[in-house]
Amino acid sequence: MRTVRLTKESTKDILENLLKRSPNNYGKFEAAVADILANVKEKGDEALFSYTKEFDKVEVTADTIRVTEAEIQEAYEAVDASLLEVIRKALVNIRSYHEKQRQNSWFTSTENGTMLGQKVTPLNRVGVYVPGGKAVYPSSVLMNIVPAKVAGVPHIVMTTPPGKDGKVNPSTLVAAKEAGADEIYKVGGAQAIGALAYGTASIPKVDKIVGPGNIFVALAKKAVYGHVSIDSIAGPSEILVLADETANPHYVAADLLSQAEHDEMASAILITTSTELAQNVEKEIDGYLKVLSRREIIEKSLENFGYILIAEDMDEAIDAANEIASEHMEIVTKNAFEVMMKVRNAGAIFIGEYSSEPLGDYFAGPNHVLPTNGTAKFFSALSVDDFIKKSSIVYYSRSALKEIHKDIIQFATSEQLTAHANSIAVRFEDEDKKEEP
Ligand code: HSO
Ligand code: ZN
Repeated sequence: MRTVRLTKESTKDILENLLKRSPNNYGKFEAAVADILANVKEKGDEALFSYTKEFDKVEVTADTIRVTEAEIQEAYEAVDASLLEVIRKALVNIRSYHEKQRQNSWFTSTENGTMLGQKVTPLNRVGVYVPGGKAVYPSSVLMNIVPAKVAGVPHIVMTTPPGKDGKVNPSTLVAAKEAGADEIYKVGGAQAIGALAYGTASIPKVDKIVGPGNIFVALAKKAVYGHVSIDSIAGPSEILVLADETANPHYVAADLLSQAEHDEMASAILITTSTELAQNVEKEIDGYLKVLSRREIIEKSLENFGYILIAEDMDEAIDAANEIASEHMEIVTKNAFEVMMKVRNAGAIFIGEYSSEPLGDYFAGPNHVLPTNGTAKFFSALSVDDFIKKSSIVYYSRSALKEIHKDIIQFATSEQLTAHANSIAVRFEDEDKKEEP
């Protein structure tokens, strides 16, 4: 963790350093991923089975690739009943938050006989990728499935790599079932993305693929983009705490560490107007490090991407925070709601000392799939919007079209598109001829 006096220069250096974490910098695996995708496209299931054997060391067949009801039941028995209760409580909050995002179709009409509108339709089939291995997060399963479900997506297909025992992690399965996954398949990596994008005999082709994954999964998603839709490519987690002298250093330190523990590439930044707070947070971090189980990961991420930045005043602090555009921002200052109104760029904003970031990771209701790596300047949290599309609706009566038909003919003629002009003109040929002098 470095303590740095905030200046335009230091902000620039920090931004440059943070961008080293961008998934755009992993081009070297592109060829391997392209190879896997081409193979899945050509050979379908056969390629899936052989990659699963090679990478996951598990034999799957057409009969075993899909998770059965019996396997799901077994997972329910393996998961702690009180954890299941918590998952259900979180689901209620996540669902009700996302229900507020639902958009309705709309139509407007005019007296001269026109009707215009926008018809909202959910995507038909969505693929949710869930990583296996060390990052098994049932909370992310909920966050990816619920908005699709609330949007009204009728077919939600999930894929996740099997463990060495050929089984899927039970808490992943339980979360998927609770959130409403319709079909679950035991396949991971770039090959799973290929299967969802192109379809195989066992796995149906989807319209959009969402969900985090390792670099192979991220590159595969990028490669199939356009053929299907994808969510944004998630980078390592980030937290930025904006605090003044009123903040509790004990809490601020704990919150910074909560994201640093995700990954060695995670980033934790404190921007403060108080040098005293800065010193106290640093001391608190040293204290916590002695007792936290993921100490090694935290130490690496703080060393590489951890900062304490001292600002002259709150406006300067906010400017820097807007430049960094963190995935998560906590505001622990006087007049925190006023500060929030000045924040332009952050994936999710947590206000006040009792809104610590993990509240949002698990429970409050907003989505925890958020823009990282400065992309909060132009991207938003995963939401119901990601799972709908809109068709425009146009209706003109004869008299409404007659009123403006000459304008369109003129416009089309100016583009030398005479067939366009004709498509309008044919409808009024007789009257227009009569009108001619
Ligand atoms: N903070 C992570 C999500 C997560 N945290 C899952 C705990 N579990 C996304 O930025
Ligand atoms: Zn987290």
